[in-house]
Amino acid sequence: MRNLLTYLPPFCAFFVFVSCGNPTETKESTATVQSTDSTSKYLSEPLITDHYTADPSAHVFGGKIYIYPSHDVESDVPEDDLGAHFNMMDYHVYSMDSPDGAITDHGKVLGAEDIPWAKRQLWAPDAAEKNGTYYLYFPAKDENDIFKIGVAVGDSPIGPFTAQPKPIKGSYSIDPSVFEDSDGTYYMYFGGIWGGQLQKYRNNKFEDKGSAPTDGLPADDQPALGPIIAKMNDDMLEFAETPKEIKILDENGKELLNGDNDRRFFEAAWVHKYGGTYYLSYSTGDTHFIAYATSDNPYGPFTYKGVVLNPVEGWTNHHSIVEVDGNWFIYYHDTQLSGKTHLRNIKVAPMKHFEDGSIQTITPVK
Ligand code: FUB
Repeated sequence: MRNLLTYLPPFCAFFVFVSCGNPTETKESTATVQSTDSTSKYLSEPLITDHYTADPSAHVFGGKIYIYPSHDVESDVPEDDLGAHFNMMDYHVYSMDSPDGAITDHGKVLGAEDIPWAKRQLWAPDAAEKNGTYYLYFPAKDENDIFKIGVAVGDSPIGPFTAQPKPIKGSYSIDPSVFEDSDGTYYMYFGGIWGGQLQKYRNNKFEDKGSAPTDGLPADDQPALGPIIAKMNDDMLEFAETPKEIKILDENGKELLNGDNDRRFFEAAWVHKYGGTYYLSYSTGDTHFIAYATSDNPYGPFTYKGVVLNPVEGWTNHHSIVEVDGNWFIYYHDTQLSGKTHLRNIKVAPMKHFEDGSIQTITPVK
């Protein structure tokens, strides 16, 4: 594996965000990005330093990069294995003209109080654009503490967004990401185990098997649960089909097993297309890798290929992959600023595809 440094010179890889606006204000504020001390042990520096951000979903809309992250907050909810301490209540949107440029905080664009069905825990969102309308997709717990996925609509990538009165019919679990295929079809990928509740479902039906994070998971020698895919309706507000589970296979064509914690799916599914191949990347959760698998079909099956991003500081690892002017970047997070697992900060680093279709493994701490 070539070292990441071989790719860095054309890209000013190390950034630091100097200041930005009060997160409670909705007015825009722009920060300056500066090169940082080369003795830093981190591959990249936090993009936002005056509040906590995580799970960054980055897209290029109209030639500009927009980032849709979670907004982490301090909470009096005790930490547990179901992620109760990830008690987020709103979303901000950010933009950058380039990955090494200034970042603008466009302020709060949606809060739990604006979502009729959502009670708490606004986790990792994503956004999509279609025909000049923008859709913000987000998971939240309803009044029964069940995660559903909602959508809010806006005329601009920076909102404001108006939430639909109900969650997307047939949606469940967490971490929606919406991929636009080359033919203009949009697909949502979603799901996450443990606190993300995916293990409570089989064939889209809720079957609660207990409250421990692993209750409902297959036995270790059985196929692992995969992320879920559904084609989006023309209106982008509902699924156009019954959601289906995606299979992830090993090098011998066998499904990855539940006990294969280093490689099996946990949460944070993201799909990008490169050279006609679909790349599904995802977090392995308790082993903290961002892994990737490839397919010639958006529905899979996908074949496991390796690791995009080695573990970051902090328990969670969650990313997005975006092409900007012909170069590829990974947005991710760690806990550099706080040292606390639920108070994260987003970052960006270059990412490289090799000619054989593999992706260079990035190590976020030197
Ligand atoms: O931010 C809350 C949850 O943590 C996300 O939904 C997961 O992917 C993990 O990053």
